[in-house]
Amino acid sequence: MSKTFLFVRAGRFGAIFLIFAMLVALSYSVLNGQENKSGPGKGEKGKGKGKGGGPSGLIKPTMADTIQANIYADNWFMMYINGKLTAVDPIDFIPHNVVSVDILPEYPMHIAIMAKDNADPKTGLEYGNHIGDGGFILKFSDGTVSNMKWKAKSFFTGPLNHDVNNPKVKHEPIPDNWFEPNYDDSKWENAMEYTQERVNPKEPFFKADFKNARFIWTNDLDLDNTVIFRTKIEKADWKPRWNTKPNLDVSGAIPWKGSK
Ligand SMILES: [Ca+2]
Ligand SMILES: [Ca+2]
Repeated sequence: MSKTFLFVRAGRFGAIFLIFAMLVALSYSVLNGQENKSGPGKGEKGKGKGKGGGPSGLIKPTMADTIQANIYADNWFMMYINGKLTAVDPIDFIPHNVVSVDILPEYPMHIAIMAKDNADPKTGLEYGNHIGDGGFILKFSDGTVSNMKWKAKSFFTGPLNHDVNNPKVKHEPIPDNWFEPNYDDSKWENAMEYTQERVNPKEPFFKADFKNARFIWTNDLDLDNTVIFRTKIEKADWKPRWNTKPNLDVSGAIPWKGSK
């Protein structure tokens, strides 16, 4: 065989081999592509169906399961529901604002609120020598309203005896677990109701729904400056419509000490 023949034969075999290799590669990639296309689909279907191929049974809460909370505090509040920090008044002092938030309710619902009048911790005064007054009102769209059935206790009172010239105050340590559902408030007094005229709420109050709710505080609207309110809302036959539970850890939102 001449060198030329060998070269041509080698070239022909090479070309045939190359075409064969390309066909193999092409058919592999087509098959692989089909696999890729069908793969995730099958996977998703599998996830959705769960064991046994039936419905997963997961029921998630929707906005229709939520209620709206309207809260107005003179001057500030933080609210725990069932031991969880749920709302904090974003404005410490003034202007007086309404806080409206969506809540996913679960009953029995334990509500615990710390409310503060604007008062210097050392004197109980504001604006130098002025004695300010407090006030708190709440309404949820499930019908929950603040009233004299709530418990209330003061942890900071002053200036004692209205003495603005030589102001003295009384602080009582706030228990670490004041917001927990199982905290024992059985010895606390009931809240006292105040008229709208007495508390004199500012404009935002009138734009929100507080119908049937009452302004509450302790029995001293002027001198009691840090007040904790607690109540328990029961709905006898209530069961959650949903069966999903949170997996996330929100414990970073819990600490309250030093926040005010
Ligand atoms: Ca005060
Ligand atoms: Ca005030």
